[in-house]
Amino acid sequence: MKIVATDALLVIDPQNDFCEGGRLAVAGGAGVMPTINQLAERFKRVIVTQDWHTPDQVSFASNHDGAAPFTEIDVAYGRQMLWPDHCLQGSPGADFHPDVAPTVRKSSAVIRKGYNPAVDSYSGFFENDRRTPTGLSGLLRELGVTRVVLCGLAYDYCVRFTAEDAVREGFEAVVIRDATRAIAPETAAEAGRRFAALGVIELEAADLLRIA
Ligand code: VGL
Ligand code: ZN
Repeated sequence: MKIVATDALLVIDPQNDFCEGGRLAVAGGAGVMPTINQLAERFKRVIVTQDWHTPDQVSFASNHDGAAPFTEIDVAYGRQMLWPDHCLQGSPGADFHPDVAPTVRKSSAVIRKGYNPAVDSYSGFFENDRRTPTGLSGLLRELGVTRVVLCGLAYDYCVRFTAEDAVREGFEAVVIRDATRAIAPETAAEAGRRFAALGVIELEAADLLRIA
């Protein structure tokens, strides 16, 4: 795949809480940062998303008496997975991982999401009610972007839903498989099936870096 000026690299939630030692650690999370930096060097447009919760976030198990993290509940907009508290606004866990600093420096925008206490937000485009936009779509369109290349954390949640919404918004979407890590194998398999069904392309970083 040749990288062109109408491509944007979307770096999803490369934050301390999703890396080893964080509150919602994804196995191998920190290990993707050097690959992300290599990718970012090749793109004219780099946009980063940042999970950015308040303590009263509806998807925190701690806000539901006796509920355990990694179980689901019904909320106003449908089913919602409960999580350990993570990515609290201004906390060290919400900061970008130090190893991804070159990519964050190069980025032209940081899209924050998940700051509405009543609605979680996995996707960089829409909150989990599937209708409240973050503004990312308009930003990309105004910049003339037609294809987004996705990497970051986690493959089966925020990368998955951002890629799905990208397609829904009319962008081509490519996921760099080895520049992401998943929370769980079952949801990772589900994400892979959704990508195949929607025409989201999955590549390895080497495939992109070799030819680009
Ligand atoms: C994420 C669960 C909760 C992610 C964020 O970045 O994939 N997953 N918040
Ligand atoms: Zn979150």
